[in-house]
Parts: sequence; structure tokens; C-alpha cells
Amino acid sequence: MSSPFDAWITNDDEVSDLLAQEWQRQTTTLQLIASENFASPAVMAATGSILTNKYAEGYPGRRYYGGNQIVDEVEDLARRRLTALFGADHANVQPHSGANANVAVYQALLDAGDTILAMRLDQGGHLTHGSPASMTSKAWHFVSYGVTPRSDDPDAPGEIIDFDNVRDLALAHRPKLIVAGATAYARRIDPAPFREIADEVGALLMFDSAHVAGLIAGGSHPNPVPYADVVAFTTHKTLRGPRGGAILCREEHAKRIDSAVFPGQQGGPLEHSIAAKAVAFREAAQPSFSTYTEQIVKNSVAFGAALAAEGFRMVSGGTENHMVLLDLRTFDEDLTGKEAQEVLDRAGITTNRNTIPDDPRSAFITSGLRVGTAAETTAGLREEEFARVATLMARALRGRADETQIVAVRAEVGELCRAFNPYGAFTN
Ligand code: DSN
Repeated sequence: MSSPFDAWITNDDEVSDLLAQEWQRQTTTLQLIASENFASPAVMAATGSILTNKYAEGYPGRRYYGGNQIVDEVEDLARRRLTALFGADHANVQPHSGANANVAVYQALLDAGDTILAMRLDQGGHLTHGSPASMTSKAWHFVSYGVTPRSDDPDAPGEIIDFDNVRDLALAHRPKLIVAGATAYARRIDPAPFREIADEVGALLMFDSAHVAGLIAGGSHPNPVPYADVVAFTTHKTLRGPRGGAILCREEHAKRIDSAVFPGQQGGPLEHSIAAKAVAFREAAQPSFSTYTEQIVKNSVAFGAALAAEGFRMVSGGTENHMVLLDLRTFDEDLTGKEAQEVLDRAGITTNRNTIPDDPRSAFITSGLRVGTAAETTAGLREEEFARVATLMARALRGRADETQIVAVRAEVGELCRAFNPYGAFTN
């Protein structure tokens, strides 16, 4: 099958062939990676546009290159749409990624060596929240909070953000910045208690909403903008835009945030991506986007329940966002996240292995698997189909030693993907 975007494909046979193969992969297998989505053709058209040719170091009205009259309008449009979407004072749409955005925030608000209180990677945080593997841990002093211990009480299963721990650490270490936000955490994150703790110790508050930016834009999760000094995020996850980052902040931080992104972190902005971000921000402001984000959460709840019925344990006992974090050990003590991801790949189900709180296995092996519903909700799957996907996952993993089982699941996955092609409406 060829893609409807063939017109964009180059005259380079090798690249064209790889693009066609990836088109096939994305539309004939299930995409359950919680940080991925299917951007609209309009977003992809802007990403592949003529704006890729333009150098525009600086900001609208203050560029270091000529010929930026139109680019200035593009970037201003993106900034206006973004501030309106979240009700923020100021937007910077230039970060190339979420990691760049986070580091720019630290650079803007802190001096080298200052203390930051953030969620530990193996408890659900992000590399840039001070992981020893990230440069952030070398430039700033991180203190890490985590989740409450797991409990067998079904009414209070634990593994949720431990606000007593956050407050105790904040009082003990007096951080200059507190970071809220996570990458492997299936519960709603309320910005209010973070603000209270930040105020109590005189810290600034950053909300890293990379994963949930779309859920916030759609009104399915609380908006951190009224609470946080700065909100940083990626534009390609639940927000369903092009790959990239963005920062929102209070007016008092605007100049320092802008200077930290350029020239502090980056050179020329990717104006083609900024045009695509503008397209995505407009899409996210439509009423249909709220319907979409509500469905994402409903799908996660149904998916999680069906996975639990198959014997997987949901970390924190449930989900309130676009992801389910699974502990595989209740399903099969010997099954690692790495093996599960590889088996599911063979069955046409794309996931990622993930550490879970207090995981006895390494980050490369893991006891957990993270699955998300944002992309396949875009493709049109609803609760019923996600329940079927849970069954298919369990069948593939139980029958992993038997190739005929994998082949049978792969065939059913193919059927689902034919019925729910995210770009079906655009295919000739
Ligand atoms: N935030 C990571 C993820 O959640 O997949 C990527 O950096």
C-alpha cells in the first residue's frame, strides 16, 4: 500500500522505500507507546514545508537574519494560539524537544549548583529530572521524591505521588525549584499541592506536562498554568502536534526564558516545526479535541481493567490519564519488560518496557511495560477495541513460545488496523 503523502516522498529510492516501510508499519501494527500519536496531515504538511529553508535566530521583530517578515508572523501566530489555549502570559515555541525545554527552564531560573526537587526516574520521572545519566544532574543539585509504597489494600493501592515526602524534602533542602510532572505515572497530577509546598519553602514551581499537555488542552486534566511559574512540554504526545517542545511562563520570567532558549540553548529555530505547532494548537482548541481527550481517558480505564482481568497488575491500581503502567510479574514472574516488548513487536503491538517503582530489574530489562491510548484513540479505537487489544496482548505473551500463536494474534491485529487506519480518510 502506498501512502497518501507520496507526493512528499523524495526521488531518492532508498529513503522513499524506508518511508513507505514505516508508513506500512505505523498503519498495520498497533501503536501503544504512551508518548506517541498520529499527527494530522495538516501538521505533517507544515512540518514538511518550505519554512525548513529559513534561518531565523532571534525572536519575532528581533532577528539576526533578514527575510523573516513571514516567519515572524508564523511564530507570532503559534505563540498567540498557545497562550490562548492554556491561558498563559507568555509562550516560547522554539524548543526543539521536551529535554531542551526543561534544561532551558533550569538555565533561566537557576544558577549552576542550585537545588531542584523533582521526581526520580525510576519512580516515574524523566531523565531531565536529575537522572545521573543526564547532564542536568551535573549542572544542578537534585533531590528526588517518589511514590508511596505499594499496598495490597484495593481501596488504597499506593504508588501515588507522596506529598508528605515532597514536603519533607522541600523543608529539609529548600530547593530553588520544584518540578511536578512525570513520564511513567498513570494518575492525575494535581498542581495545587505542589504550589502550596513551593510557597511554603519559597521555591519556584515548574510543571513538566509533556505527557498530559493534550489532556490539559482538552480539559480532561487540571491546567497547571494558574499554579506554576513555568509549564514546559512536548508538542507531539497527547497534544498530537509535530515533534518538539514549548514553554509557557508568567510574564516576570518571559525574558529569562526566551534568552535561555535562544541563545542559551539553541541556535536557529525550526520554523517549519513552529508552523506545525501552530496548526496543532488550533486543532487542540476545537471542541472535537475535548471529545478526543475524554475518549483517551475512557479508553485507558477500559484497557487497564481488561489487562487486570488478564492478570497484569496496574501500578497504582488504576489509571486516570492516557497510560497504563503494568507490573508483569503477576501475569508471569519470569516475563521481563524487555521480552514482553519483543514478543509484542512480533505480534504487531508496539509498546515500551519501563521500570516500575522499586523494580528489582535494570532499566534495560525491567519488570514493567508502559502502554498508552492516545495514538490508537486518534485512529478510532474505543473501549471495546481496547479490551480486545488487552486479550490479544495476553494471548501473545502466554503463547510466546509458540510461533503459531504469535502469527494468529498478528493476523487479528492486522484486521483491527485495517478497520482503524488513522490516515484512512486520506487514503485513495
Ligand atoms: N518522555 C519520554 C517518554 O515518555 O517516552 C521520552 O523522553
